[in-house]
Amino acid sequence: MAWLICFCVFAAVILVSLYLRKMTLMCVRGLLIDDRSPPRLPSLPIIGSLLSLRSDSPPHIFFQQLQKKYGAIYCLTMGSHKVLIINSHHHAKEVLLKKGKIFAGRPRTVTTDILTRDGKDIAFADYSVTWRFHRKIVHGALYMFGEGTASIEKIICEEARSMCEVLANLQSSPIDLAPELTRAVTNVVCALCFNSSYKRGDPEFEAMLKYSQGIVDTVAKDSLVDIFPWLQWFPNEDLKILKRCVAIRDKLLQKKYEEHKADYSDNVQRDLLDALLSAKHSSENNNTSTQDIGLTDDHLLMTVGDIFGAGVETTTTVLKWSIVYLIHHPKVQKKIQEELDTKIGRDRHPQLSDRGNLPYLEATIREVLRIRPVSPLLIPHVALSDSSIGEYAVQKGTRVIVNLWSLHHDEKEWKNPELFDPERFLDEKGNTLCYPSVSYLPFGAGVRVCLGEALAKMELFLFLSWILQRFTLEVPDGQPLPGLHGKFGVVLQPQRFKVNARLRIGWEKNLQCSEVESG
Ligand code: STR
Repeated sequence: MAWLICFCVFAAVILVSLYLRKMTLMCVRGLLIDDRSPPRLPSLPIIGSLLSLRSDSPPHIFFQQLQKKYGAIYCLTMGSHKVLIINSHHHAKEVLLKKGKIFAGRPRTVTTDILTRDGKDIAFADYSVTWRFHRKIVHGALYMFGEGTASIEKIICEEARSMCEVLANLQSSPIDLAPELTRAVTNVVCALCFNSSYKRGDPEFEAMLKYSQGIVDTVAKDSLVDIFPWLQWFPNEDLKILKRCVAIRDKLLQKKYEEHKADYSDNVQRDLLDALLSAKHSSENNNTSTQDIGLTDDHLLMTVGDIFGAGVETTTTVLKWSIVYLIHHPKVQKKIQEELDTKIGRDRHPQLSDRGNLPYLEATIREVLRIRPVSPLLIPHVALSDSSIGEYAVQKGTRVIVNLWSLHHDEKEWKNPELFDPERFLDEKGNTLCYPSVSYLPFGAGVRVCLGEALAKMELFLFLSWILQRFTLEVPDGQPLPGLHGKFGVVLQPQRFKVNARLRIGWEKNLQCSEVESG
């Protein structure tokens, strides 16, 4: 009996001490975690921080303003997801570059899943072997058919020529430049992806314009349905539009895919789609399961859809913003034209080899990309394992939003960040390009950096130099200047506006001579 009592007391002591030890450990860990958690917005069960996120400002500006109260890095809850908002370049570079692989994940959301057949693309797909493989192929193909070839310059110049011809024919009537710019940019991407182009008024092109805008208006803009996925089971107008637009896009992509499959040859690679088909064939010949590596028809289609959509929407948006700012700042426009007149003149058209000679134009492009970044919140990242940012612990699965807008408008980094001033990217003499701050990432950085950066820069340079060599862009009489706020979405687009593209003196005759193929 005595030994039984002894045993019970002994067991009780052990249990109590184990319990106490566990409690102490939990408290210490709790304290540690709390200490190392960034400031947090108030949050309620189920709805998370929704009540604190009500604002008339668009998200990038509201997140920038919240810094005053919470500091440069803070966290909030969206539905059931913990989200970190990063507003400084130190933290942004830690996420994108230093710990790029850890933060290379992507969240799955209702709208991007509809767009990408559950993440079978590149931009919105989570980090995986398949994703890495796709990115590598596309990277190679973009180089092979774009940045790395002289033919892409010819294609861009041909589109610029055709656009200038249309503008010249529409003299002195106010026009919305958006469809013309989009057609020119689309044709460059079309050449790259499908080795084809669109004529003006082509019904397929008109359909593309519509579906692309529908997608931009409804996808990945942190709408309620992406925060609370159960809302998708209730009537939702935006989701209806998105599904309709995606169906039209898919039909178009499928048609291009079938055409390519029909006349595919292992010996000739004409474009990005051929490059993807060739990778698919070689993995099939090597007996690698295309299912395993992810080269299914769905993956190929979604990847091409991504490159096509990204290629069109981003460059067109920057061109539109450039025109908005040039209309607001006629002096900047005049300076670019003077630079073009002295360095190129009227007897030949601008070409890529002129890039180093036109620093003021390059500085203007950099300033447009700073003041109105295409994607002010980038695409959200996800921590693939427990990690840290600055002094704060970050748990696996946390979503991380890099607020590029805050980086590009940081008063500690940029003098008068709200001011449009291309000269900030030039040295004191105004001859040499420079970066006055490191708080500048218009194309993102690291593992997920924009694949089309080099192509976009070529297009921006050539299209803008061709237009400004020949035309002066002005706001039509009696019309207000275009708005500068833009419409927030997966890309930050300017509102619609009209311009007069007035032929510059001396160009009435010269237009013909600029149309010869080489300069
Ligand atoms: C535009 C509309 C479309 O038809 C297809 C796509 C898919 C790729 C998206 C693109 C969109 C908008 C711009 C994105 C791009 C991937 C990378 C790019 C989001 C929705 C940026 O990060 C700016």
